[in-house]
Amino acid sequence: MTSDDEFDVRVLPTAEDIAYYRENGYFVSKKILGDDLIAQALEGSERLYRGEYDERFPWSGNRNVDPNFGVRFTERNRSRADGYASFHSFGLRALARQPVISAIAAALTGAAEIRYWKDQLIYKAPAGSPRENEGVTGFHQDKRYWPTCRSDRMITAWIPLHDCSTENGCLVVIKGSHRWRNNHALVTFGEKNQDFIKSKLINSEGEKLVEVPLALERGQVSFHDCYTIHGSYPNVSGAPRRALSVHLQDGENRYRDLSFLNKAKPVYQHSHDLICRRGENGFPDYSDPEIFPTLYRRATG
Ligand SMILES: O=C(O)CCC(=O)C(=O)O
Ligand SMILES: [Fe+2]
Repeated sequence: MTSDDEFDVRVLPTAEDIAYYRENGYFVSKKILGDDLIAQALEGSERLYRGEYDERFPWSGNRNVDPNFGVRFTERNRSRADGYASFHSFGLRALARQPVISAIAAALTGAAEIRYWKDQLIYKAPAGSPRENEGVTGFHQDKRYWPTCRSDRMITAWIPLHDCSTENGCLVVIKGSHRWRNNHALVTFGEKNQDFIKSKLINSEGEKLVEVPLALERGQVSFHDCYTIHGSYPNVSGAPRRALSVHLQDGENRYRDLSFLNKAKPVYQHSHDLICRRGENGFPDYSDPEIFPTLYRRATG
């Protein structure tokens, strides 16, 4: 276990693990992250919640890009998801960019290169009066939020900042759902009614919905395919549940121009499209090293 560039290659997924991921759409790692690294990330998150930033990135304060920037978090009974957290906190950045995480992502997806795509710092407040469904994450597919990404091999690393179980609302994946590609409505992170999503919105292509709660100990990381349907239930533990969700793209991912869908205004624009550099074709460049650093490259020769 380590918190720097070196890691024990025995933590990398085996051929069986990779086959499992490809079949089921998720993978749970061994303990791969050290306690100090996670403690520093937790401390970094507390600082952000107080409105204290280790670093501003050039677009901090642009409400279209980073609406939560500098907004102090005073209501501990409210849940919150903060984008660009790893740009603002050194502790969270170290966690998001851990080489062992991107090496595992590369092995699972088979990608020769892994680039950072985005991250989200998630605070799930304890459920209770007045909101029994406080902090529920509606079942969704991450890829539905990124239609301008051409790649179908994107992957999310979900990093808990402490032990997680069903009691505090751990992540729940639906086994094999990455193969169900006709789920265009699943931009439902914010939907609190899981039964509605499951009965009315998910097209399981005739297969049974098998929910798998991913109980993790601190130091473990779970990985899910960008099409795997996942979400989480209320946190009834009495203490907040915290996690950093790191979304990764493979080196082949490119911008997809969707403007033909509506000539009058952009049909869809990711906040990244406002800040990353443009390629020669004038479109957002998803390999801009300032926003999308390369975290893993397969050794050649
Ligand atoms: O932590 C959660 O409840 C949701 C996380 C999530 O949607 C993700 O990691 O992609
Ligand atoms: Fe997600």
